[in-house]
Amino acid sequence: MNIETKLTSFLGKEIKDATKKELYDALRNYVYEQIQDRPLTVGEKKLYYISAEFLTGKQLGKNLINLGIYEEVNTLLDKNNISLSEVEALEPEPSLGNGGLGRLAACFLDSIATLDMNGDGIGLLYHFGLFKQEFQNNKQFETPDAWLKDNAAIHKTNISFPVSLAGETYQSVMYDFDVIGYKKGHTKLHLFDLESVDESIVKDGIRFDKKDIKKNLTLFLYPDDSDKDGQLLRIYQQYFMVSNAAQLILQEQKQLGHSLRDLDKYVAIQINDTHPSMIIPELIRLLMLEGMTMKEAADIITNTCGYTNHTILSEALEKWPLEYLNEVVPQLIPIINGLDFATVCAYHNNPHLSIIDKEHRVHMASLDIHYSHSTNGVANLHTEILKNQELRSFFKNYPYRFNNKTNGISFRRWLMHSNPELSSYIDELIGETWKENPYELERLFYFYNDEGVLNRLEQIKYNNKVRFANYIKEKEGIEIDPNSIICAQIKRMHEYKRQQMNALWIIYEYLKIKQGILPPRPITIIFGGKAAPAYIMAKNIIHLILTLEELIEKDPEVNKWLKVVMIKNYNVEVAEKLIPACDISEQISLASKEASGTGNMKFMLNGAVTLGTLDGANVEIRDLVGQDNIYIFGRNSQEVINLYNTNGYHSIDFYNGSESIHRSVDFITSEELSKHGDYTLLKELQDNLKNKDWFMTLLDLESYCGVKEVAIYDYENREKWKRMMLSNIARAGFFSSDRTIYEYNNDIWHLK
Ligand code: 26V
Repeated sequence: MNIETKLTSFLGKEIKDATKKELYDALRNYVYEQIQDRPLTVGEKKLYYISAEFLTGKQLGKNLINLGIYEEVNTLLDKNNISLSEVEALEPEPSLGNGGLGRLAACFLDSIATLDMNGDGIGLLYHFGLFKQEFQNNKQFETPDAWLKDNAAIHKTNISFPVSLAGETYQSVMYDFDVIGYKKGHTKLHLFDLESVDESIVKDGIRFDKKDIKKNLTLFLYPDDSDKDGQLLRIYQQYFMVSNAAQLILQEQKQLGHSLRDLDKYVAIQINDTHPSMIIPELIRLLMLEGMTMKEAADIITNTCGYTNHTILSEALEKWPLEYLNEVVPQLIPIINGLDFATVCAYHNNPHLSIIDKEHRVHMASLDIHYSHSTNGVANLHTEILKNQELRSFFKNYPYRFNNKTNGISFRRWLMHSNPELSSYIDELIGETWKENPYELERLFYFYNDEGVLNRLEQIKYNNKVRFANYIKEKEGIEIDPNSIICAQIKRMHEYKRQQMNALWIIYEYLKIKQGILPPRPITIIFGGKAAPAYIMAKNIIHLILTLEELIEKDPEVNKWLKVVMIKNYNVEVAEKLIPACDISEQISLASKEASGTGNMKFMLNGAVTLGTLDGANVEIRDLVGQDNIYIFGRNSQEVINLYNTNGYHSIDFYNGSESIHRSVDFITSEELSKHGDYTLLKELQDNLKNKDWFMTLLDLESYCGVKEVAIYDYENREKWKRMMLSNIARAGFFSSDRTIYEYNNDIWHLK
């Protein structure tokens, strides 16, 4: 039956007479049927990708693309004067992730399915996910995100396991989320939940009783852990996730008739950061219940598991007090103690290698490295820093276990879906093979001197700016000039990512405009990102940006030339609209601190030019496009590491030593700005910049302002800029997550 007939029968009326919501439901049902017709991928060995986050984004559009019917449906609706993207917009976006780590997991599932690999995801079904961000008085407020209401992407199964938490047994429920690949492949994301969770206990923003585990266990992703009850709740969540995962894995293996002694032959488990690390002692415990010794079980689990590290920030490297673990998961304590004892004996009490430290805290990453056969970083530079600095002692012991897997992104979502005009123009120029072999994008270089092609690329960028301007006008009532240069910094708010440095550039530019020194054309600076509810300094940075936004908006002298927009509740949907419209991609973290970044790759693929430090995957972007197609500034990672090691950075010296830095920092508490904001918060931020500045904002500020100015002037050299756009797109093939997953499989999982 063709799509039109099928949709009409779902609707019970003509397409032209249906509302958008009715069409959304009909399309979703249609897609669901098509997905069920596609067999699940099978194979001798199976991967389980365990992660606290899966930031999947909306499904309808992506599924239509992967089923190969997006164009057909688009044309059909178009014929009836209905816009498919407006129908897609009705789908609530799953709020199951926080940032790069969760979005990476979603791209990976897409690639695993597309490469027809036998691999499932396992995580938790958070009812309110990460909070929803709102702004009031130029400050962030958090409210629950009720994304799950009427969400039809998630299907309840009859699979359920008992999980013992603090001595009580809780019965889980497993929900499934279908993941289909491009043209082929079908796998599942399994999300565990508890029936007794009660959304009504959330009051006053996102507050709830942290002790009421029966009712709160899966309410939120990363509930506030600034007190003991919050930390215990994180442990409850993590164990609930891995206990279910372990039981599911062993049950599936038993059903297949495999001996658990052969687990490593049939199963690969990837531990995404340390949130799922308790899967190691849990599986060892379960194998011991099956009659194995601890040594036997530990050897099997070591050969089964791989661990991915996503950060070197110490606050994110989890260390749980043994006493807390003993409260929640007493059944794991003998195993953890046993594993620690074994490493203490084997490594002569070397404190760098111990699992439990002198303060009786369990280092989850240490557990992972000792008891898995692979530890990987997520970009070359990050892996080198792990090997030579952060995890040096481990690397000396297990050199062969360390490897790099540079992150990647799904081109289905981040080009085909987000930028349909560019995507089909590329098809026109070089055919469609790039969709399965992304390195084919290099063939765009044939057109390096083709004026017609370069102009068309410029036109597509402009069209995407108009599209974005319309979107943001409708969503937030904000006007953006599509003829301005659009610079974007979209990512979680964190001091190491240095949104505050961008804000200081805004002040610097504002003061120049006030003096009559104008930029060659108007500039729009767009921010998007949430701050962790308890992270005061990140919230202060949001406050500074929103206050600057208001000041500039209300100043007719400046607002013709400069516009600042902090987008509310930044998520995958916003990213998909903004990235194709961006000219300058701001990747300005302090060198050595951003493990990889994946936004940087999305911008590049969509023809934005990077303005960044030599951090994370920016280094690999530079190597691919060459010095002439990227704007690099600031100290490199070795210089930064040396400064930390020698205590050699004092921000006050930079403040005192430069007139322009001094002026910009002082402006934060000026009367002009304070009129629009909260003096106390601005002062706190200013003091931090002058006296602490742990992530060295002032160190790179002058270099940043200088190079940003070069980029802004280069933009006027349109011939040069268009070629830079083309070079960035053409060299982005390496960053396909299909390449990344291919490498994980070849080096770690060995599925086939
Ligand atoms: C840590 C914490 C710590 C405290 C509160 C909540 C919270 C939530 C998540 C995490 C883990 C952060 C790890 C992470 O997201 N890393 C990012 O991973 C990306 C994918 O590999 C990578 O591109 C980014 O550079 C890296 O920051």
